[in-house]
Amino acid sequence: MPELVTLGEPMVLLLAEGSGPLREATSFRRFIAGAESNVAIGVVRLGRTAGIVTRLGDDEFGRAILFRLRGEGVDTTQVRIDPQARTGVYFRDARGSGRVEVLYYRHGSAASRISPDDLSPEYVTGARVVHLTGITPALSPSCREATFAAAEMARSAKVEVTLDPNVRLRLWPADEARRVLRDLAGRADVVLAGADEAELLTGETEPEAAAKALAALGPSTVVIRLAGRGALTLAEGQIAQVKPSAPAVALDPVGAGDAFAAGFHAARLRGRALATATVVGLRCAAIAVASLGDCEALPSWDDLQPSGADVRR
Ligand code: KDG
Repeated sequence: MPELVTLGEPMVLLLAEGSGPLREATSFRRFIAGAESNVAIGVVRLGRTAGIVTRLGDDEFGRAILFRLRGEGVDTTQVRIDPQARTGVYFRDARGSGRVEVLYYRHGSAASRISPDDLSPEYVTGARVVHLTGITPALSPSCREATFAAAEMARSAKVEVTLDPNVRLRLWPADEARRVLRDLAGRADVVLAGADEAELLTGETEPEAAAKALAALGPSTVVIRLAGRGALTLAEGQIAQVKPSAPAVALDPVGAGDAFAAGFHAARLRGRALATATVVGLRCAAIAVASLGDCEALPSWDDLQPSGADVRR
């Protein structure tokens, strides 16, 4: 069984070439994206094992994703081909920084039909970490049920549950996102959130107060990414600051949180402490944003250069 199991929707990404607004884009490059598959790919590249529970359409984009996941070494035994629906697609521009325009074509997609029936108890409880995101419960009622069912299955077997809120306000209203994700955070052991997401979930504008408010929901560990200023960790009541990784040119900031999560998990699966895992996560995020696409630049363990702490030993 893979060490990390995740649940969500991989998609084909059509990334606009050039730097203008999406409405003016006339040519696109095709990538594979999706927060959860990004994390699974990242963990495998870093030398650990990961698998994804999902559904893909019986179409060429579904095959592109399946072959890519297999090629990366992600466990695809729990990927179901659903002939009733298509693989999700999304478009976005590539402006490098600032607001990124996203256009989803995923309503009614194969992955939006994921349900608790897609979860094998042996698979979920055989993992060391179950990584959930706030995207999957936003996709459909059955996806939401499956997300909560995965959290409960893992918890009942004392498998660590991690939540990255990954708030996507194009998928659901802020009030609903807040309510559902607070509930999910209460069922997680670890929450890995961006500062803006932590604020949305707690109403606290200061990361330290937001971390405490998130921990009050239940998780024993909270990590807040501070967008270029490192991260803040909270565990056993202790707050710590982790310095940012060496600055990188942010060519494509989308996927930074997934790269962080992949590095964090891979380091923890190697037995690293919270502070080192956070350094590794920040390093992976800095590397990932320097290339176009969500997961193309995700590093191997050997690619990680010492940055403040020697993360490789
Ligand atoms: O974290 C990166 C994701 O946002 C991207 O890959 C697409 O999964 C995606 C989503 O739902 O926005």
